[in-house]
Amino acid sequence: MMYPKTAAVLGLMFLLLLLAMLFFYTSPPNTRNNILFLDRAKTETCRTTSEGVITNALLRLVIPESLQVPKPNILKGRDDVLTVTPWLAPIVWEGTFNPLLMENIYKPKNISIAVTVFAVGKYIRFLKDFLETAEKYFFVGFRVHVYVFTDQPNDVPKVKMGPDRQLTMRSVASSKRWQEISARRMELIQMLIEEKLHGNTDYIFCLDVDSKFHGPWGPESLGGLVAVLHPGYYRDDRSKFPYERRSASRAYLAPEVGDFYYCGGAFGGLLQEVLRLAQTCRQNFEADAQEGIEAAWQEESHLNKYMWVNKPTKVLSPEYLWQDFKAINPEIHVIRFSGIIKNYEEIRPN
Ligand code: UD2
Repeated sequence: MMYPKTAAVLGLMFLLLLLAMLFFYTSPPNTRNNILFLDRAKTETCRTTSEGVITNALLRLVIPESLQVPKPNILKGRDDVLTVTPWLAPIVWEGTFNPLLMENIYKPKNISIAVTVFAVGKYIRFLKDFLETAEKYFFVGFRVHVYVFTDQPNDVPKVKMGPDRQLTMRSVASSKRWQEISARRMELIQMLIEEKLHGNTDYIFCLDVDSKFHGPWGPESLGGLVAVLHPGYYRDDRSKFPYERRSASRAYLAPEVGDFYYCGGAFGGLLQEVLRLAQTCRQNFEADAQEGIEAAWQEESHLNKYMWVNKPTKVLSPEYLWQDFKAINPEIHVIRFSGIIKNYEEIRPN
């Protein structure tokens, strides 16, 4: 027989247990993620957790104590361009960062970077230069895994890759419409992240193939959600941006909104952030398609809508995606990546 006092204590304990369980299962997902975050942080790994929470090791900006770099001058810097957005995200231009410092912060983290590039139909001819110049300039000395999506796996050029760098091919169907090839990238990026990269990759960049690297592109470009200013519109007023202007589309942006016009040809960030972007753009693109509407610049329009609402945490200047046919403006001190001149009529399937 149980004493009434013991029964009361046991009853109280049971009630407390019930309350704790109720709190755990009814609390918002973020609170639960934080609990996981604290657990994972103890292991000091450098990955994002499966829930997309960044571990402390990725966030800390640690340098070797003896590293010698010039002192930053608080009164002097780039004064010809905007270097920070109104929501306090850095805008990366040559002269706004110290490459040696960035290397020393990010190399010890042993981060892994995935790159997606699509070479479908005649665009396969651009792949060799893209890959060869990436070897020379893109995250040299880091762990880089390039994923080539193509309908011609046998024609993917063999390019000698540095240590810790590798290439994987993924087969995709060809299409009779270039718009479809370009827009389907969001769906395929989403699938790649979910099926292959989840849990083993930190950052991802999604790049156009008809482009070449001409200068260093490194850890200064890393961020949660990274967008690149489109070289064709960065000096323009928002009224000139080629946003989707039909309110029937989910990519619609009204004339009185918009920060910048961003490229569809280069974007990236932490894996979970890019997954969210790709999922959203894909869903909106497909929902539009069901209603018979295709945004003015396909996935680029949806990306611009996404970035208006979900502000990028880092913005890359047009140094990170220039266009070979454009005269170089004085504020462009280095070209890191640039679209080659192509004959659209000849190269596209439609
Ligand atoms: C812009 C964007 C592009 C995309 C497009 C709108 C830049 C520099 N470019 O470029 O990213 O947002 O507008 O749809 O921001 N592709 C093939 N085979 C094809 C057609 C396209 O593989 O037959 C792939 C390829 O990786 C190419 C990309 O899709 O780089 C974009 O196509 P594009 O270069 O023809 O698009 P473009 O120049 O209009």
